Amino acid sequence: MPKDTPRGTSLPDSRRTPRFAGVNTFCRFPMLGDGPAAEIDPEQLDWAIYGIPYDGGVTFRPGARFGPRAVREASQYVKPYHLELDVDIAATLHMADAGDAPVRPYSTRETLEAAAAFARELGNPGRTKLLAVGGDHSIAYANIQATWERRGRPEGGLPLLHFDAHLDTVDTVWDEKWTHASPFIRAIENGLINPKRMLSVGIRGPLNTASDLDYGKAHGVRIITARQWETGEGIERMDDFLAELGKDEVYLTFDIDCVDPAFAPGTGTPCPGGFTSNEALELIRRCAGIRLAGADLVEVLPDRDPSGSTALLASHLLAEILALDALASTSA
Ligand SMILES: [Mn+2]
Repeated sequence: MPKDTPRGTSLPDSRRTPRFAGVNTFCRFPMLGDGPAAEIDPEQLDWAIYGIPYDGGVTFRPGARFGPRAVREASQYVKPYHLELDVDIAATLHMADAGDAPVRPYSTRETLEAAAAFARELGNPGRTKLLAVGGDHSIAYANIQATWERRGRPEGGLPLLHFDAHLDTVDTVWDEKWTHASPFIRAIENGLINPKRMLSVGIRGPLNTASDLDYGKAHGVRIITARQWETGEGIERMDDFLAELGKDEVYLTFDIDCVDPAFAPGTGTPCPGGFTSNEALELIRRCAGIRLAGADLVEVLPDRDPSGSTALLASHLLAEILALDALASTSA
């Protein structure tokens, strides 16, 4: 591969190659690796987008293992130029679909190890950032671990921006420490995430007990509930958090269940209320100016998504997340 590849990813021209033809990749990005569509220089890659088709960590309805396929399919209509941020992600970033991480369907722990080992090697470890598509939220741990290692093992852990209906800091469920209710308590315990630089946005009840809030309170995790967002008191606190980040890289994790099931029914632990599709897009746009270390988007469950609206929203959220990085790289 030539070292002087022009900046950005070249997408198939949709005026020549229809969006509904060919093999699905995330947002029609080229495939990383040895396949017939491989045309990307791994050394130049800015983002590797890959699936982790695993849902053995769920505490309620399974099916998110089919999420990566559904999001790939829905993402064929994602276009690269961002109207509001005035940035073209394909012209700015080298991006590729890196396929799916290996999974061990009967073991969350083994899946996380296998997925992290896969992610650790993708593209150019010193340059390429990782965007994982789940899968249930347990998979975030693997992508966070690989990201933390590849971004130079920042001491004290990465800051975390977390969009979710749920806290995901439960210690154990059914005596199991590795579930989709626990990725952030494990990431904090293992020094991958700094709880004092963690914000969870979109939290809503009911909870199992009031003590579900204790871990976050004791460790300095900030939360903005869906209700606080609705009344407007959350906006200033989110802006404060973003301003505090300064130039430090932050990991972004987006659980699609932070969106109201009226807009995103295809998820395994739905909670009434929450963001509209438009608010979800605006939440990401509000983060313009931050520097990303990596990201994930999780909990899309196609079997409960009869119109495909959940996967469609998820696919556009991927582009919104990448647009943040495109913006940061053009203003660097
Ligand atoms: Mn979650």
